[in-house]
Amino acid sequence: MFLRRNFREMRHRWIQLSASVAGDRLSAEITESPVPVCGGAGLQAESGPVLDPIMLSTWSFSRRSLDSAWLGLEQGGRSLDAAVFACSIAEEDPSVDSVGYGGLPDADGNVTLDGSVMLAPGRAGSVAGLRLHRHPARVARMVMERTRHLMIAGDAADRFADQCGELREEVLAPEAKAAWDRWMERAVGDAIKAGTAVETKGVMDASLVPGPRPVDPGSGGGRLFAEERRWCAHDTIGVLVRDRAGVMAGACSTSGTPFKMPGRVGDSPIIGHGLYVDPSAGAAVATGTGELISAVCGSFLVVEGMRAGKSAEQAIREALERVEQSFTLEPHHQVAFLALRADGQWAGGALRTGFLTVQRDAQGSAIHEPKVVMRDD
Ligand code: SD4
Repeated sequence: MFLRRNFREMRHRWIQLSASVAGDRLSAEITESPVPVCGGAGLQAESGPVLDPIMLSTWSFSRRSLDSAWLGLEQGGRSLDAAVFACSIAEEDPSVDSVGYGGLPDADGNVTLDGSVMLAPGRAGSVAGLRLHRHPARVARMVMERTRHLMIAGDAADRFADQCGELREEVLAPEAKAAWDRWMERAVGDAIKAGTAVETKGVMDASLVPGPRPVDPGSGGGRLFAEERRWCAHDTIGVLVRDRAGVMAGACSTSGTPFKMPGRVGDSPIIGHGLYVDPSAGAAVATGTGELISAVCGSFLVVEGMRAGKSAEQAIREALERVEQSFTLEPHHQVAFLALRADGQWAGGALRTGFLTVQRDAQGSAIHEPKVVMRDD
C-alpha cells in the first residue's frame, strides 16, 4: 500500500517535471545549485535532430522502472531525469533485494546504499554508504548538481541528503531483516564449527534471501526468472538512457554485496567502475561482483572500446575477457555490462548465464538475453 502510494506520487512528479521540461522550464527544485557545479564540458548540444529515445536497464525486475520512466521520456523529458526516476522505482520496492529499501544489509545488519549518475566526464556524481535515505541515485545527482565534488561517502552523505531536503526513511525492509537473521544464524553456526571469526565475504545462496518475487507476466514467464534467480541478491539497477535530443545519461543504484564487510564499497558509486558515460564515445553500466568490475575499471573499459570503434557487443566482450584474464573465477562471481553507443546501437553481456536486460523504446518494453555470455558454467 505504502509502496503503491509512493510510486504514484513519484510518477506524478516525474510527469509534471517532464511537462515542464517540454516547455523548457526545468523545475527550480531540480536545477537549483547553491554552489557552482563542476564543469559540463563534453555535453552534447541539444539543437540537433530529434532522435528516438531509448532506455536500457539491468535485470528483468527493472522493466517496471523503465515502463514508468518512459512516460516522461516520451513527452520530451531528459535522459538524466528518466534514469534517476527509473532507479527510484526500484529503490522503493521491498522485493528488489539489491537496491534501496529492499536491499540486503551488511554483516552488521545495516543497509548501506551506493549510487551514481553521469552525463559526461565533467558531469557526474556519486554517494557511498547512505544509511538513512532510500534514493542514492537521486542524492548522487545532487552531489553532481550542487557541489564541486564527485563523491560523498558515509555519514556525511546522509547529512548532505538531509541538507538537500531528502526524507529520512527506514531502509531495512522486513524481508531483508529476516534474510539477515537467517544469514547470521548460519554464519555464526559455521564460525563456531570452524572455530573462526564470522565470515563476512558475502557468500550466500538462494535459501537465504526472501522468497521468489512474482514473475512479471510479460517477461516471458518463469524460465527467465528462474535463470536470474541463480544470481540471487545480484540485482543492482543500472540504467542507460538516450533522450530525443540525443543526450545520453546513466544512473546506478545498489545496496552492494549482501552481508558484506561493514565499510565495503563496490563498483557502483565509483565513476568508471560501475558507470561511465562519455557522449563522444558511449555509455556503460555494470552489475555483479564489484571487486572484479572495479579491478579492471569495467565501465570505463567498455566505453573506451566503443571509442576505439568497436560495437557495444565487442567492447563488452573484451572487457569480460579482461576480467577472465585477471582473476581465477569462483562459482559466485558474475560480471555483466550494458553498453549504449551514441548512435543507439547497444548490447548486454555477462561472464555467465542468468543475466537479463530490459529495453524500452517507442515499440514497448522487452526483456533480452545478453548478446555475450562468456561461459556456461
Ligand atoms: C557491488 N556491483 O556492490 C554491486 C553489486 C551488484 O548485482 O551489482 N549486484 O558489487
